[in-house]
Amino acid sequence: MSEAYREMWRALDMDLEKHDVFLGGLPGAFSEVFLQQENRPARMAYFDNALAEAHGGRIKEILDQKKAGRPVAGTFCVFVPEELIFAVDGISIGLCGGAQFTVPTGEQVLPRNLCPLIKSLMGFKLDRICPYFQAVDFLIGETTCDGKKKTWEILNEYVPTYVMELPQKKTEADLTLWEGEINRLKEEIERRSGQAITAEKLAAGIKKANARRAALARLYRARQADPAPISGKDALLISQLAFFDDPERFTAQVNSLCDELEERIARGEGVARKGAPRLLVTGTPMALPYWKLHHLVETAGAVIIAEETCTGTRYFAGQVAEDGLTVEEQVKNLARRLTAINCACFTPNKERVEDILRLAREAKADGVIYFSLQFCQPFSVEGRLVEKALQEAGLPVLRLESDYSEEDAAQLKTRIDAFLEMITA
Ligand code: BJ8
Repeated sequence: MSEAYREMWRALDMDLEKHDVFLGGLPGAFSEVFLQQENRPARMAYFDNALAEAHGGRIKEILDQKKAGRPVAGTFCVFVPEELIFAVDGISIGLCGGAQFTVPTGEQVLPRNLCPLIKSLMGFKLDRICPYFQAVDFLIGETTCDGKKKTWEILNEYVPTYVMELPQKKTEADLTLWEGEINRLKEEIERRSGQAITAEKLAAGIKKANARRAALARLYRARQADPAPISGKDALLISQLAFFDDPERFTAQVNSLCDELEERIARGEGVARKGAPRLLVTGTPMALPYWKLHHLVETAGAVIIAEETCTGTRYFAGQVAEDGLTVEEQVKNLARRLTAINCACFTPNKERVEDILRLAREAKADGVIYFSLQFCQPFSVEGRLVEKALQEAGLPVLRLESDYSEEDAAQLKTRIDAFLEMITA
């Protein structure tokens, strides 16, 4: 794709040399992780192509839409109500970083002992190798973990970064605060887009986001079958692409894939053998192109059947009620999503433990992997409570911490193999 798009990347002020090196490594990794899987659903072809065109066709599409007046916003958290961006016919892109390639550059302005997701996203901006970062009009950050909320101050030197104050508790007072924050974001988006957000436009935005969440929930349900009709790796790739693709087209493609998966279930056809160890993964999000854990687990013979992460169930948790008739009512409905997403940034967060137990039951998990990115304090600290609850429920649990490098792959593999041996014994 490179040659056809070089002009476009140059116009976006990208570092073409570095970008070549970055893209150069991806096809090999993608082929090894995804294309060599056996018996993949045929309709994964759309998502394979979406990834292949992530820096090409999709960017061209966004730039054409931007020229036609559509605003482009970058986000970093599933709490940011994309419905408001959709309401002004805007484009919303999730920009969390999942690549080791950009971590060293991120470390030039951020402490080394910070989570790789943050260092990677910062590196993508500083390295100028992410066309999405180059194309956005503004960013919407949020006060979740300390690392993220202080990073927005630095990022703001490069791209205008608006910050939402996300409460850290879920009381009525917190819901009121969040409602106010959503109203303030609404004003910001209206100011930037030059459009008023009416009840009609916001209703359409809510519908669009709800439809995408419903399609991902349907995919999650299909994964509960034994044998699993789709691998965890493919499901993860789909979740990661949800942050970049056109939402309506993406939703239609996920539903079409689900049709195929439901037919496979009816025929008893799967990607792994019936009875293969089934694992639930819970913890920090896995931003594109982070596939390490899933690849290690599934090449070891297990299948990942759900992720309680923000690139998993937390992404589609909490449908927004569509019964709001005024903008005020709709904003209240948007604010209520706060109670449905159980990020470790909240205290207390016992609903997350309940969610994990419920998901493990629903998906008939044989075990759980609790995964934290290195230096992620909220998820690392919360791991102890989750581990204890899982043990009390009689569910085997393996706690893993890692970064984006491949250095610990052999060590992780040994621990995963031993865990699977224990489960199957
Ligand atoms: S709702 S998980 S998307 S904040 S991994 S940057 S927490 S140090 S990403 Fe998240 Fe919203 Fe929560 Fe989800 Fe910090 Fe941890 Fe890094 Fe994290």
